[in-house]
Amino acid sequence: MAPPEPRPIVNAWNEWDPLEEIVVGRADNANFDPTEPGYRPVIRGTRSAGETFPTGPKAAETIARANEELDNLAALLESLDVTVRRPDPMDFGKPLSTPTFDVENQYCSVCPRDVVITLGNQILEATMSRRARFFEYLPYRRIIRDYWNRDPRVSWTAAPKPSMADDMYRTEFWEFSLDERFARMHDFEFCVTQEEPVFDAADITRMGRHLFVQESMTTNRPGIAWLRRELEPRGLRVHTLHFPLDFFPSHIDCTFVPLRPGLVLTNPDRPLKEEEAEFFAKNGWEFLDAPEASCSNDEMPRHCQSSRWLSMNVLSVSPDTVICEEAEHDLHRLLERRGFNVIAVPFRNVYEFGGSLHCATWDVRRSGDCEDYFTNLTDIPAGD
Ligand code: DAV
Repeated sequence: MAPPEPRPIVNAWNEWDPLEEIVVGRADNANFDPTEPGYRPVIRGTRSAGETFPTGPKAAETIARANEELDNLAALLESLDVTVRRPDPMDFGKPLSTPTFDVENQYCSVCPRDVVITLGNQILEATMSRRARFFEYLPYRRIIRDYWNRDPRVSWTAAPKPSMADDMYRTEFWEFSLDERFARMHDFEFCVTQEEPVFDAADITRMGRHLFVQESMTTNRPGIAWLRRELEPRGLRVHTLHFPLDFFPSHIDCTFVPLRPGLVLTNPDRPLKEEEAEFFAKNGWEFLDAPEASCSNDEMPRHCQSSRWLSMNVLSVSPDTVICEEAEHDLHRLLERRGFNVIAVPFRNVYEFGGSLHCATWDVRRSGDCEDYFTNLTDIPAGD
């Protein structure tokens, strides 16, 4: 009998199979996120009179502190026999002037998760949703080409780039009061219109044959329709998820984080829409609410635009080992009680660069095949 074919060098079907190869972001040349129609960064906590969100390059010291934690994560993963690759440097201070938009500077390469995703043997580059992140695929292109050259089974797809012109955005979104947001919570209309397909890769979570994509500030309905039309002929199923109480949703990995077959770490502030939750229950999946984060939103780093729920932005290295931020003791205890080994690493200094351990990585290869974990009920009733 012929020996089985080795797996493609790009192979990841879910968020938890044993990890073999990963890309870890880097903070070099990072800039502050500029204000643009799709984004309004704010300073956290107390502000002095007239203080505005900084622009331009981040301080060398801030970058060095983040890089230390990113390098430490890379070294930890290597010690676990995981192959680690790092993005190429890029000058994020460069302003962009394109036929459809201008922006004063770009952002950083700390969060590959937002930009690119592995779906089986396919590398898929997202459209992205913000101007400052339009070219963020570039620091990963050398790595992608290397995989593509080394293995003819690797498929490489870039989603169509949106215009990011003024009329792609609904700027009135930023003016709504919290009461108005509550009243509109089932409209799922955020800062991007429904004209052009738009998605960030981090709005997708993978559970074998079934992918779940949240409608958000960074992913619209045409974006999800594009994913469905692209991926369903390849045998995958694409479902839309909604978290009606998240008024500023962006990226699913602080809200709904699968840990192993049958178990999702969920956000107690952001319950999943009922019919959608039923789909998981009917298929025997359990939701495990994350404990309160170790700090409040106001105690998060001043320039960090993510919520305190970065606490649950964990990276699985296998179905029983999870890397967590070191200060999240309640989460460590909860996961340990559920039979997980927890590896704790410092990562706070990375937060203001857009995310924690899941955001700052892109898993390229995990052992394991495409499984179907949703065999009792295959469609979300009245959903997509
Ligand atoms: O809950 O603030 C942040 C995700 C960043 N990539 C949140 C989501």
